[in-house]
Amino acid sequence: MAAYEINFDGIVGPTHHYGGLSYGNVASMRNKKSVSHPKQAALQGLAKMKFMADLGLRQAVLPPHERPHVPTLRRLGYRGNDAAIIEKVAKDDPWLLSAVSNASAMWAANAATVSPSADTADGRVHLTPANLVTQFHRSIEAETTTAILRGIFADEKHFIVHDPLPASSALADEGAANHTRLCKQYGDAGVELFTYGGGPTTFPARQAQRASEMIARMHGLSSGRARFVQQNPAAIDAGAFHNDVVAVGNRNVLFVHEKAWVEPIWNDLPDVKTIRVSDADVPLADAIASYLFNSQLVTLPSGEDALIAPIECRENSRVATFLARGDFKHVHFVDVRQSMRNGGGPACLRLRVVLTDAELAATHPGVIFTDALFASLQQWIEKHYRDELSPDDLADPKLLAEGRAALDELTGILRLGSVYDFQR
Ligand code: SUG
Repeated sequence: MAAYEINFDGIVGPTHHYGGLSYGNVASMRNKKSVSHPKQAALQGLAKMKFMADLGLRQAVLPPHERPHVPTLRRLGYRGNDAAIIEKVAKDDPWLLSAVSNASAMWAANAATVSPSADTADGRVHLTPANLVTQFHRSIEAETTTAILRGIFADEKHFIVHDPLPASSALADEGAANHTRLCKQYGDAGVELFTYGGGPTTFPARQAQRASEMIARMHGLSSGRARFVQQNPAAIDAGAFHNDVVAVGNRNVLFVHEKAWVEPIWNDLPDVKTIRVSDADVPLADAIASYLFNSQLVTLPSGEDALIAPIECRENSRVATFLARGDFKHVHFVDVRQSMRNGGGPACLRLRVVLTDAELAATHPGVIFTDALFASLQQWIEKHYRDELSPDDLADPKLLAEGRAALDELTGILRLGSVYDFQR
Protein backbone atom coordinates (compact mmCIF):
# COMPACT_ATOMS: atom_id res chain seq x y z
CA MET A 1 0.00 0.00 0.00
CA ALA A 2 1.26 3.51 -0.77
CA ALA A 3 2.51 5.36 2.28
CA TYR A 4 4.43 8.55 3.03
CA GLU A 5 6.84 9.80 5.59
CA ILE A 6 5.53 12.77 7.50
CA ASN A 7 7.97 14.76 9.62
CA PHE A 8 6.37 16.03 12.80
CA ASP A 9 8.62 18.85 14.02
CA GLY A 10 8.59 20.10 17.58
CA ILE A 11 7.84 23.82 17.75
CA VAL A 12 10.52 25.46 19.90
CA GLY A 13 8.92 26.73 23.11
CA PRO A 14 9.10 30.30 24.51
CA THR A 15 11.48 29.31 27.35
CA HIS A 16 14.25 27.96 25.10
CA HIS A 17 17.46 28.45 27.08
CA TYR A 18 20.85 26.95 27.74
CA GLY A 19 20.64 25.15 31.07
CA GLY A 20 23.70 22.93 30.64
CA LEU A 21 21.51 20.11 31.89
CA SER A 22 22.48 17.20 29.67
CA TYR A 23 25.64 15.52 30.89
CA GLY A 24 27.18 13.75 27.91
CA ASN A 25 25.71 16.20 25.39
CA VAL A 26 28.79 18.27 24.68
CA ALA A 27 26.93 21.24 23.14
CA SER A 28 24.57 21.49 26.13
CA MET A 29 27.53 21.31 28.53
CA ARG A 30 29.56 23.89 26.59
CA ASN A 31 26.82 26.49 26.24
CA LYS A 32 25.59 26.31 29.82
CA LYS A 33 24.15 29.63 30.96
CA SER A 34 24.80 31.50 27.72
CA VAL A 35 22.07 33.84 26.53
CA SER A 36 19.48 32.22 24.25
CA HIS A 37 17.23 33.70 21.57
CA PRO A 38 13.83 32.00 21.82
CA LYS A 39 12.16 33.93 18.98
CA GLN A 40 15.02 33.26 16.62
CA ALA A 41 15.08 29.61 17.70
CA ALA A 42 11.38 29.13 16.99
CA LEU A 43 11.63 30.96 13.65
CA GLN A 44 14.62 28.82 12.64
CA GLY A 45 12.62 25.67 13.37
CA LEU A 46 9.64 27.03 11.47
CA ALA A 47 11.83 27.97 8.49
CA LYS A 48 13.13 24.41 8.36
CA MET A 49 9.55 23.09 8.24
CA LYS A 50 8.70 25.52 5.45
CA PHE A 51 11.81 24.52 3.53
CA MET A 52 10.88 20.82 3.77
CA ALA A 53 7.29 21.51 2.76
CA ASP A 54 8.50 23.55 -0.21
CA LEU A 55 10.61 20.58 -1.33
CA GLY A 56 7.29 18.75 -1.66
CA LEU A 57 7.68 16.76 1.56
CA ARG A 58 4.90 16.17 4.07
CA GLN A 59 5.26 18.10 7.26
CA ALA A 60 3.39 18.48 10.53
CA VAL A 61 3.98 20.07 13.93
CA LEU A 62 4.01 19.09 17.59
CA PRO A 63 3.30 21.87 20.11
CA PRO A 64 5.71 22.89 22.89
CA HIS A 65 4.99 21.91 26.49
CA GLU A 66 3.92 24.16 29.34
CA ARG A 67 7.09 25.60 30.89
CA PRO A 68 7.96 26.32 33.63
CA HIS A 69 5.96 23.29 34.72
CA VAL A 70 4.47 24.36 38.03
CA PRO A 71 2.62 21.04 38.62
CA THR A 72 6.03 19.32 38.86
CA LEU A 73 7.15 21.89 41.45
CA ARG A 74 3.97 21.37 43.46
CA ARG A 75 4.53 17.63 43.31
CA LEU A 76 8.00 18.27 44.74
CA GLY A 77 6.58 20.11 47.73
CA TYR A 78 6.45 23.77 46.66
CA ARG A 79 3.33 25.53 47.90
CA GLY A 80 1.68 28.91 47.39
CA ASN A 81 0.58 30.73 44.29
CA ASP A 82 2.41 30.13 41.02
CA ALA A 83 4.45 33.35 41.15
CA ALA A 84 5.53 32.67 44.74
CA ILE A 85 6.60 29.16 43.81
CA ILE A 86 8.73 30.41 40.92
CA GLU A 87 10.34 33.01 43.14
CA LYS A 88 11.11 30.45 45.85
CA VAL A 89 12.54 27.81 43.54
CA ALA A 90 14.66 30.44 41.75
CA LYS A 91 16.30 31.16 45.12
CA ASP A 92 16.43 27.58 46.42
CA ASP A 93 17.46 25.65 43.37
CA PRO A 94 18.20 27.36 40.03
CA TRP A 95 19.00 23.95 38.51
CA LEU A 96 15.45 22.79 39.26
CA LEU A 97 13.96 25.96 37.81
CA SER A 98 15.97 25.48 34.62
CA ALA A 99 14.92 21.83 34.43
CA VAL A 100 11.19 22.55 34.77
CA SER A 101 11.54 25.47 32.34
CA ASN A 102 13.42 23.63 29.64
CA ALA A 103 12.01 23.72 26.12
CA SER A 104 13.48 20.29 25.40
CA ALA A 105 10.20 18.91 24.01
CA MET A 106 11.28 20.64 20.78
CA TRP A 107 13.46 17.59 20.04
CA ALA A 108 10.61 15.52 18.72
CA ALA A 109 12.87 12.62 17.72
CA ASN A 110 12.76 11.83 21.43
CA ALA A 111 8.99 12.07 21.70
CA ALA A 112 8.22 8.48 20.79
CA THR A 113 9.13 5.35 18.85
CA VAL A 114 6.84 4.82 15.89
CA SER A 115 6.19 1.61 13.94
CA PRO A 116 4.21 1.98 10.72
CA SER A 117 1.24 -0.29 10.10
CA ALA A 118 3.12 -2.29 7.45
CA ASP A 119 5.41 -3.64 10.19
CA THR A 120 2.99 -4.43 13.00
CA ALA A 121 1.02 -7.60 13.76
CA ASP A 122 -2.36 -5.85 14.09
CA GLY A 123 -1.88 -3.56 11.08
CA ARG A 124 -2.12 -0.38 13.16
CA VAL A 125 0.43 2.37 13.59
CA HIS A 126 2.03 1.92 17.02
CA LEU A 127 3.52 4.81 18.98
CA THR A 128 5.25 4.56 22.36
CA PRO A 129 6.08 7.90 24.00
CA ALA A 130 9.60 7.88 25.44
CA ASN A 131 10.02 7.91 29.23
CA LEU A 132 13.30 9.88 28.91
CA VAL A 133 14.28 8.85 32.42
CA THR A 134 18.02 9.51 32.18
CA GLN A 135 17.58 13.30 32.28
CA PHE A 136 15.17 14.75 34.83
CA HIS A 137 14.27 17.76 32.69
CA ARG A 138 13.28 15.42 29.87
CA SER A 139 11.47 12.84 32.01
CA ILE A 140 8.70 15.37 32.68
CA GLU A 141 7.86 15.44 28.96
CA ALA A 142 6.36 11.94 28.81
CA GLU A 143 2.91 12.73 30.23
CA THR A 144 2.18 15.72 28.01
CA THR A 145 3.67 14.01 24.96
CA THR A 146 1.33 11.09 25.53
CA ALA A 147 -1.69 13.43 25.78
CA ILE A 148 -0.67 15.29 22.62
CA LEU A 149 -0.05 12.13 20.60
CA ARG A 150 -3.37 10.70 21.79
CA GLY A 151 -5.02 13.90 20.59
CA ILE A 152 -3.40 13.70 17.16
CA PHE A 153 -3.64 9.95 16.63
CA ALA A 154 -6.98 9.42 18.31
CA ASP A 155 -8.58 6.97 15.87
CA GLU A 156 -8.13 3.57 17.45
CA LYS A 157 -8.95 1.82 14.23
CA HIS A 158 -5.64 3.05 12.83
CA PHE A 159 -3.48 4.01 15.79
CA ILE A 160 -2.43 2.92 19.21
CA VAL A 161 -0.51 5.28 21.48
CA HIS A 162 0.88 3.10 24.26
CA ASP A 163 1.75 4.30 27.74
CA PRO A 164 5.44 5.20 28.09
CA LEU A 165 7.54 2.38 29.56
CA PRO A 166 7.66 2.37 33.39
CA ALA A 167 10.10 5.00 34.66
CA SER A 168 13.13 2.92 35.53
CA SER A 169 16.75 3.11 34.40
CA ALA A 170 16.44 -0.56 33.41
CA LEU A 171 13.86 0.57 30.84
CA ALA A 172 15.35 3.92 29.86
CA ASP A 173 13.90 4.93 26.53
CA GLU A 174 14.70 7.94 24.33
CA GLY A 175 12.34 7.21 21.45
CA ALA A 176 13.08 7.45 17.76
CA ALA A 177 16.53 8.98 18.27
CA ASN A 178 17.72 5.39 18.68
CA HIS A 179 15.47 3.82 16.08
CA THR A 180 15.64 3.84 12.33
CA ARG A 181 13.56 1.95 9.82
CA LEU A 182 14.84 0.46 6.61
CA CYS A 183 12.51 -0.62 3.82
CA LYS A 184 12.13 -0.62 0.06
CA GLN A 185 9.15 1.72 -0.23
CA TYR A 186 7.58 3.34 2.83
CA GLY A 187 4.47 1.20 2.49
CA ASP A 188 6.42 -2.07 2.42
CA ALA A 189 7.17 -4.01 5.57
CA GLY A 190 10.59 -2.96 6.80
CA VAL A 191 13.31 -3.74 9.29
CA GLU A 192 13.36 -1.60 12.41
CA LEU A 193 16.82 -1.10 13.80
CA PHE A 194 16.88 -0.38 17.53
CA THR A 195 20.11 0.94 19.03
CA TYR A 196 20.79 0.57 22.73
CA GLY A 197 23.63 1.83 24.87
CA GLY A 198 25.95 -0.06 27.15
CA GLY A 199 29.10 0.32 29.12
CA PRO A 200 31.66 0.94 30.10
CA THR A 201 31.14 4.62 29.38
CA THR A 202 31.93 7.88 31.15
CA PHE A 203 28.85 9.58 29.75
CA PRO A 204 25.45 7.95 30.36
CA ALA A 205 24.13 5.38 27.90
CA ARG A 206 20.59 6.64 27.52
CA GLN A 207 18.79 3.75 25.82
CA ALA A 208 18.39 0.43 27.66
CA GLN A 209 18.42 -2.76 25.61
CA ARG A 210 15.36 -4.06 27.45
CA ALA A 211 13.44 -0.90 26.62
CA SER A 212 14.02 -1.43 22.91
CA GLU A 213 13.04 -5.10 23.17
CA MET A 214 9.83 -4.29 25.03
CA ILE A 215 8.83 -1.66 22.51
CA ALA A 216 9.37 -4.10 19.66
CA ARG A 217 7.14 -6.58 21.48
CA MET A 218 4.46 -4.00 22.31
CA HIS A 219 4.41 -2.88 18.68
CA GLY A 220 3.93 -6.45 17.50
CA LEU A 221 7.07 -6.57 15.37
CA SER A 222 7.91 -10.12 14.37
CA SER A 223 11.46 -11.23 15.14
CA GLY A 224 12.59 -10.64 11.57
CA ARG A 225 11.29 -7.07 11.64
CA ALA A 226 13.21 -5.90 14.71
CA ARG A 227 16.98 -5.82 14.99
CA PHE A 228 18.90 -4.70 18.05
CA VAL A 229 22.39 -3.33 17.94
CA GLN A 230 24.65 -1.86 20.59
CA GLN A 231 25.98 1.64 20.34
CA ASN A 232 29.75 1.93 20.45
CA PRO A 233 30.78 3.15 23.95
CA ALA A 234 33.45 5.27 22.25
CA ALA A 235 30.72 7.10 20.32
CA ILE A 236 28.80 7.79 23.55
CA ASP A 237 31.93 9.15 25.19
CA ALA A 238 32.69 11.34 22.18
CA GLY A 239 29.25 12.94 22.68
CA ALA A 240 26.86 10.76 20.67
CA PHE A 241 24.31 10.59 23.48
CA HIS A 242 21.75 9.44 20.92
CA ASN A 243 22.53 7.22 17.96
CA ASP A 244 20.97 9.70 15.55
CA VAL A 245 24.08 11.82 16.09
CA VAL A 246 26.15 9.18 14.25
CA ALA A 247 23.69 7.38 11.94
CA VAL A 248 20.55 7.98 9.91
CA GLY A 249 18.56 5.64 7.69
CA ASN A 250 15.87 6.25 5.14
CA ARG A 251 14.19 3.60 2.98
CA ASN A 252 17.05 1.38 1.74
CA VAL A 253 19.86 3.84 2.52
CA LEU A 254 21.90 3.80 5.71
CA PHE A 255 24.27 6.71 6.31
CA VAL A 256 26.53 5.89 9.21
CA HIS A 257 29.82 6.64 10.89
CA GLU A 258 31.95 3.50 11.06
CA LYS A 259 32.26 3.88 14.83
CA ALA A 260 28.53 4.18 15.52
CA TRP A 261 27.96 0.58 16.61
CA VAL A 262 30.00 -2.16 18.24
CA GLU A 263 29.39 -4.43 15.26
CA PRO A 264 29.26 -3.74 11.52
CA ILE A 265 25.56 -4.48 11.23
CA TRP A 266 25.52 -3.09 7.68
CA ASN A 267 27.20 -6.37 6.56
CA ASP A 268 24.05 -8.11 7.65
CA LEU A 269 21.47 -5.91 5.92
CA PRO A 270 21.36 -7.38 2.41
CA ASP A 271 19.03 -4.97 0.62
CA VAL A 272 20.45 -1.84 2.16
CA LYS A 273 22.86 0.57 0.52
CA THR A 274 25.26 1.73 3.22
CA ILE A 275 27.17 4.98 2.98
CA ARG A 276 29.77 4.39 5.64
CA VAL A 277 32.08 7.21 6.66
CA SER A 278 35.47 6.28 8.04
CA ASP A 279 37.02 7.87 11.08
CA ALA A 280 39.99 8.82 8.89
CA ASP A 281 37.73 10.92 6.63
CA VAL A 282 35.50 12.36 9.37
CA PRO A 283 36.73 11.72 12.91
CA LEU A 284 33.97 11.19 15.49
CA ALA A 285 34.77 14.59 17.01
CA ASP A 286 34.03 16.33 13.69
CA ALA A 287 30.91 14.25 13.13
CA ILE A 288 29.63 15.34 16.53
CA ALA A 289 30.70 18.98 16.24
CA SER A 290 29.02 19.34 12.82
CA TYR A 291 26.07 16.93 13.37
CA LEU A 292 26.61 15.55 9.86
CA PHE A 293 24.63 12.39 10.65
CA ASN A 294 21.87 14.35 12.31
CA SER A 295 20.89 15.48 8.86
CA GLN A 296 17.48 14.50 7.61
CA LEU A 297 17.79 11.93 4.86
CA VAL A 298 14.61 12.23 2.81
CA THR A 299 13.13 11.01 -0.45
CA LEU A 300 12.09 13.84 -2.74
CA PRO A 301 8.89 13.56 -4.80
CA SER A 302 11.17 12.72 -7.77
CA GLY A 303 12.24 9.57 -5.91
CA GLU A 304 15.79 10.87 -5.38
CA ASP A 305 17.36 11.16 -1.97
CA ALA A 306 18.34 14.45 -0.38
CA LEU A 307 20.35 15.25 2.70
CA ILE A 308 19.12 18.18 4.79
CA ALA A 309 22.20 19.07 6.80
CA PRO A 310 22.88 21.67 9.50
CA ILE A 311 24.91 24.66 8.24
CA GLU A 312 27.63 23.69 10.68
CA CYS A 313 28.54 20.94 8.15
CA ARG A 314 29.53 23.58 5.64
CA GLU A 315 31.84 25.16 8.18
CA ASN A 316 33.76 22.00 9.08
CA SER A 317 36.43 21.40 6.46
CA ARG A 318 36.57 17.59 6.83
CA VAL A 319 32.79 17.32 6.62
CA ALA A 320 32.61 19.73 3.69
CA THR A 321 35.27 17.63 1.90
CA PHE A 322 33.24 14.48 2.55
CA LEU A 323 30.04 16.09 1.22
CA ALA A 324 31.88 17.30 -1.89
CA ARG A 325 32.68 13.64 -2.67
CA GLY A 326 29.15 13.45 -4.04
CA ASP A 327 27.58 10.50 -2.19
CA PHE A 328 24.45 12.61 -2.06
CA LYS A 329 23.26 14.29 -5.20
CA HIS A 330 21.14 16.81 -3.30
CA VAL A 331 22.48 18.44 -0.14
CA HIS A 332 20.66 21.37 1.45
CA PHE A 333 21.82 23.28 4.50
CA VAL A 334 19.46 24.59 7.16
CA ASP A 335 20.13 27.02 10.00
CA VAL A 336 18.94 25.62 13.31
CA ARG A 337 21.88 27.06 15.27
CA GLN A 338 19.86 27.93 18.37
CA SER A 339 18.85 24.29 18.75
CA MET A 340 22.30 23.03 17.73
CA ARG A 341 23.82 24.91 20.66
CA ASN A 342 21.85 22.56 22.91
CA GLY A 343 22.83 19.47 20.91
CA GLY A 344 19.74 19.28 18.70
CA GLY A 345 20.19 19.18 14.92
CA PRO A 346 17.69 18.98 12.06
CA ALA A 347 16.88 15.30 12.69
CA CYS A 348 16.46 15.79 16.46
CA LEU A 349 13.73 18.32 15.79
CA ARG A 350 11.50 15.88 13.95
CA LEU A 351 9.56 12.69 14.59
CA ARG A 352 9.06 10.57 11.50
CA VAL A 353 5.66 8.98 11.07
CA VAL A 354 4.93 6.80 8.05
CA LEU A 355 1.24 6.89 7.17
CA THR A 356 -1.01 5.55 4.41
CA ASP A 357 -3.65 7.81 2.87
CA ALA A 358 -6.33 6.37 5.16
CA GLU A 359 -4.15 6.90 8.23
CA LEU A 360 -3.29 10.43 7.19
CA ALA A 361 -7.00 11.13 6.74
CA ALA A 362 -7.55 9.89 10.31
CA THR A 363 -4.79 12.11 11.73
CA HIS A 364 -5.83 15.34 13.45
CA PRO A 365 -5.74 17.83 10.54
CA GLY A 366 -4.94 20.87 12.69
CA VAL A 367 -1.27 19.91 13.02
CA ILE A 368 -0.62 19.34 9.31
CA PHE A 369 1.69 22.02 7.91
CA THR A 370 0.22 24.24 5.23
CA ASP A 371 1.09 27.72 4.00
CA ALA A 372 -1.78 29.02 6.14
CA LEU A 373 -0.46 27.28 9.26
CA PHE A 374 3.03 28.58 8.48
CA ALA A 375 1.70 32.15 8.36
CA SER A 376 -0.27 31.74 11.61
CA LEU A 377 2.68 30.23 13.44
CA GLN A 378 5.01 32.95 12.24
CA GLN A 379 2.66 35.63 13.54
CA TRP A 380 2.11 33.73 16.75
CA ILE A 381 5.89 33.50 17.41
CA GLU A 382 6.42 37.17 16.57
CA LYS A 383 3.67 38.11 18.99
CA HIS A 384 4.57 35.94 21.98
CA TYR A 385 8.28 35.15 22.05
CA ARG A 386 11.07 37.08 23.70
CA ASP A 387 14.15 37.97 21.70
CA GLU A 388 16.52 37.03 24.46
CA LEU A 389 16.53 34.93 27.58
CA SER A 390 19.26 34.55 30.16
CA PRO A 391 19.11 31.91 32.92
CA ASP A 392 18.22 34.67 35.43
CA ASP A 393 15.13 35.58 33.42
CA LEU A 394 13.61 32.20 34.29
CA ALA A 395 12.84 33.67 37.72
CA ASP A 396 10.51 36.22 36.14
CA PRO A 397 6.91 35.15 36.88
CA LYS A 398 5.81 37.10 33.79
CA LEU A 399 7.52 34.42 31.69
CA LEU A 400 5.07 31.84 33.03
CA ALA A 401 2.07 34.03 32.17
CA GLU A 402 3.45 34.83 28.72
CA GLY A 403 4.03 31.14 28.02
CA ARG A 404 0.51 30.16 29.07
CA ALA A 405 -1.06 32.89 26.96
CA ALA A 406 1.00 31.72 23.99
CA LEU A 407 0.13 28.04 24.41
CA ASP A 408 -3.53 28.76 25.00
CA GLU A 409 -3.64 30.58 21.68
CA LEU A 410 -1.64 27.82 20.01
CA THR A 411 -4.08 25.07 20.99
CA GLY A 412 -6.68 27.21 19.26
CA ILE A 413 -4.58 27.53 16.11
CA LEU A 414 -3.90 23.78 16.06
CA ARG A 415 -7.46 22.94 17.18
CA LEU A 416 -6.01 20.56 19.74
CA GLY A 417 -8.34 21.03 22.70
CA SER A 418 -6.99 21.25 26.23
CA VAL A 419 -3.73 19.34 26.39
CA TYR A 420 -1.99 21.39 29.09
CA ASP A 421 -2.40 21.23 32.86
CA PHE A 422 -3.14 24.97 33.10
CA GLN A 423 -6.08 24.54 30.71
CA ARG A 424 -7.79 21.90 32.84
O1 SUG B 1 18.29 15.39 25.32
N1 SUG B 1 19.37 18.69 24.88
C1 SUG B 1 18.74 17.50 24.33
C2 SUG B 1 19.08 17.32 22.87
C3 SUG B 1 18.28 16.23 22.23
C4 SUG B 1 18.72 15.91 20.86
N2 SUG B 1 17.92 14.90 20.27
C5 SUG B 1 18.35 13.91 19.45
N3 SUG B 1 19.61 13.62 19.34
N4 SUG B 1 17.46 13.21 18.87
C6 SUG B 1 19.13 16.27 25.13
O2 SUG B 1 20.30 16.20 25.57
C7 SUG B 1 19.79 20.37 26.57
C8 SUG B 1 18.98 21.22 27.49
C9 SUG B 1 19.80 22.26 28.21
O3 SUG B 1 20.95 21.97 28.59
O4 SUG B 1 19.29 23.37 28.40
C10 SUG B 1 19.02 19.16 26.06
O5 SUG B 1 18.14 18.68 26.73
